Amino acid sequence: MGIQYDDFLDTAYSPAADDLRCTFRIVPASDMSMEAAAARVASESSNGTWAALDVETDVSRLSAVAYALRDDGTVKVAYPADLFEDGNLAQVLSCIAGNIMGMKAVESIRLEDCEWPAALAEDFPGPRYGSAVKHRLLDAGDRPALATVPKPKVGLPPEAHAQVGYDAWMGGVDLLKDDENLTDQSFNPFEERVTRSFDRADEAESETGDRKDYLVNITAETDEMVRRAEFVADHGGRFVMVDIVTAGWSALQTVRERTDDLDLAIHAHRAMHAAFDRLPHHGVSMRCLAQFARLAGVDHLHTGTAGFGKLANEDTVGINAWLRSDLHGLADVLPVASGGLHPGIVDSVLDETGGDVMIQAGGGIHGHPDGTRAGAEAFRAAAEAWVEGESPDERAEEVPALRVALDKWGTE
Ligand code: CAP
Ligand code: MG
Repeated sequence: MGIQYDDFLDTAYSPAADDLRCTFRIVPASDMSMEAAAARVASESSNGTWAALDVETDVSRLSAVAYALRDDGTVKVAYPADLFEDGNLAQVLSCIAGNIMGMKAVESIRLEDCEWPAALAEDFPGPRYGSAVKHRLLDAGDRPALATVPKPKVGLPPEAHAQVGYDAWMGGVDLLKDDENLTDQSFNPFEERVTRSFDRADEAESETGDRKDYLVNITAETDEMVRRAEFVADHGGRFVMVDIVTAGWSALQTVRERTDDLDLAIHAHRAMHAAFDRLPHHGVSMRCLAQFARLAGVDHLHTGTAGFGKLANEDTVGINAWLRSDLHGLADVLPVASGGLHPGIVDSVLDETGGDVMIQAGGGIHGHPDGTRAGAEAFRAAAEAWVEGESPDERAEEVPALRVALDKWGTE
């Protein structure tokens, strides 16, 4: 039986219910038609290769099929569910976002979107808490959960780090968060930081009566991440942060599985995502990275700031909607808006994202002229004003710290 490129293209194809359907944006190589390039993508990502094959067994039921070629340069590929190993995200990605990213048959190729069938999605755990984390582990109620990351990013010793946390908790944030490049360095050892920070969180909790917690960055080699997660749980923490792209999907899956008994929520930071998703014609979209993260089981995920702030981001609103959409019974994910936020633009971001999110500020809290506690008060006041339908300027009449922040950073 022969297998050749033409076998992987069927423009009239109607996918089976159990097929994984992926949408690719393809620019074919200069000597190649869209049809020929699409067929090669389906072939190389399932069971074909560059040479026509004669095989004795009929393997065609495992072949992917390219269909729905559109004038906008997108094409869909349907993958039969049996191509995939149960619950093995790395294996799935090696198929749908593997060799094809480097094929000479395409000038560029971007994985834009996936539609996950129940047969595949149900093999993954999904989030343990999802957006319910705001009520189950925090006292955020109907307002956005509020988090802060100490600045400078690195350099503070544990005691100073814990003091920043205390000031921010007292000013009104729910969560302290480690920055992505702070793990276990000599100037700020992990265990001392965690111990001191939770001591100060206990103080802030008893003084405010609100639950205060800490998104502890456990990112490291996988066994070490699990050990650090256990340390966090032993010290009363309910959250761990994993930098999911740099640590890797399989490491994330291990953390999800091994932290289940610890009742921990996973906060997903996404450093390095832009290496995949920043180019409009090549790579893997943030929408797809978010899908992988939800399947693997993160509870919160950074999805950008809908155009505000300091970082480029794609389609925050659409990604957030996907994170909340039905996925065969898997829990949803709480989106996190972060990156250059300050009290003056909190209302604009929340107008775009809605209030069922986490918002986070580093410089926009600690850069406040009157310090971290005033910065946190201003941030909290801006978020509460939005929930209550009041403008930042109106709320600033009652909250001097907010007035100072608005005067310093403006409202754009
Ligand atoms: C924010 C931040 C976050 C980014 C990540 C930073 O600090 O701590 O890591 O928000 O980006 O280091 O840049 P600032 P994203 O509030 O001082 O900007 O959420 O887009 O993944
Ligand atoms: Mg950071």
